[in-house]
Amino acid sequence: MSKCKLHPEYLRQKALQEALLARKNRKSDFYNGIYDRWEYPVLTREHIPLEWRFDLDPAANPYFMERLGVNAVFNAGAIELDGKFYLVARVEGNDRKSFFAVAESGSPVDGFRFWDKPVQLPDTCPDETNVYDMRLTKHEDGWIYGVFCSESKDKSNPDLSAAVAAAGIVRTRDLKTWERLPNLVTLRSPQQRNVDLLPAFVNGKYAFYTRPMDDFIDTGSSGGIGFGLCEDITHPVIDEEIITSPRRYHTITEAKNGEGAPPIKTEKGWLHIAHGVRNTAAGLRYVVYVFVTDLHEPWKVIAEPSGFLIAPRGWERIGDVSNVVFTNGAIARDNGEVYIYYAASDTRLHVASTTVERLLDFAFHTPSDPLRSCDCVAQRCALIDRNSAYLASLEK
Ligand code: M1P
Repeated sequence: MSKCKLHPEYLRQKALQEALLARKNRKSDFYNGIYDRWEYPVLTREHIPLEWRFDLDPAANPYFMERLGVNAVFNAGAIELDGKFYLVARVEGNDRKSFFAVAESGSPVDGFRFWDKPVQLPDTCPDETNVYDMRLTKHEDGWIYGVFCSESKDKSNPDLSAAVAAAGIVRTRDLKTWERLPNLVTLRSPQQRNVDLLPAFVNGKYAFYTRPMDDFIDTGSSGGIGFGLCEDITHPVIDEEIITSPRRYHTITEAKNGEGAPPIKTEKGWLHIAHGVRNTAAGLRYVVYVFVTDLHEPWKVIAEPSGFLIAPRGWERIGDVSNVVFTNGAIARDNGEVYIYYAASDTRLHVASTTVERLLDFAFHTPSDPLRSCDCVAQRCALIDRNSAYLASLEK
């Protein structure tokens, strides 16, 4: 390849991108004892290959203009396969359409490089306008499933913005060849988003965490994160959903909540890393929270520590949809390490690292939300009293 046939700006941008991709990540100064936040995002729009954005032929693109810009790279499904780390990111073009793209690294915290091309999903839904937020589940049936939001225009509603959200399902063995299955049908809920597939069968059936919604944005009468069983994943129908992690007044889940990364199996139960939303004068605020469900009856919550696990901080607060942290992917390694990939403000993807042991300690030993200020003060005073007694005991 003759370098002089390439635009000088291409060579400059390529060198800048290589430096970005080679940059080592490091733990930030943030401390809470529960997880570490890493300083640099693992994926941003700047990670997108130049070949996806620019026409490299100077005859066709003398100004070396971005022809197909990328606006944001965020909410990613995550999986470890044969010691390599993969993120199936939501990539949003300047045209507001999202698609999926696989990025790979030998490290869970840096060095992610996109494969040569984005994922080309089988085009089986002619009305589907947008796809996003894929959750990856390594299921005990041997497949890797991707469950994502499939969005279409609501043709029954004259409002131009009216849309319908459904759970799309694909499966793969290698993240390269994807088989599209029919969208999930939930007989009692008109819309679905933030749907996760549990990695294990429950009573011989596929088990989904759902998020029943009356409307595209508002969950309406929905009580929170649901759970339902489906007999046949190739014709996925759930007739009954029961609410697992309910929304509650004046908590981090008051406006809505939704399942995040597929649940992690631990000796104490299924560990869920979900999101909760509340409304503020500045708009919706999204945080990430934790709960644990019973191993054998995974619709039953057995621990739900009060408050959030991750809330937007510093520059995480700023982006296209500000004041949002959102996760749909985490990797739990055989050695107990957990990497939580969380997006900031629908703009870029960050990572936090912890262990199953720490998350379980957090889940089971953080007091639950007493739901009233007065009781919260009592809870805090009890902690202060215990500490005073402990400190006094050291002086004896
Ligand atoms: O903009 C914040 C998030 O909004 C949606 O989440 P939910 O369905 O809970 O409102 C999703 O579209 C998500 O992609 C987005 O990050």
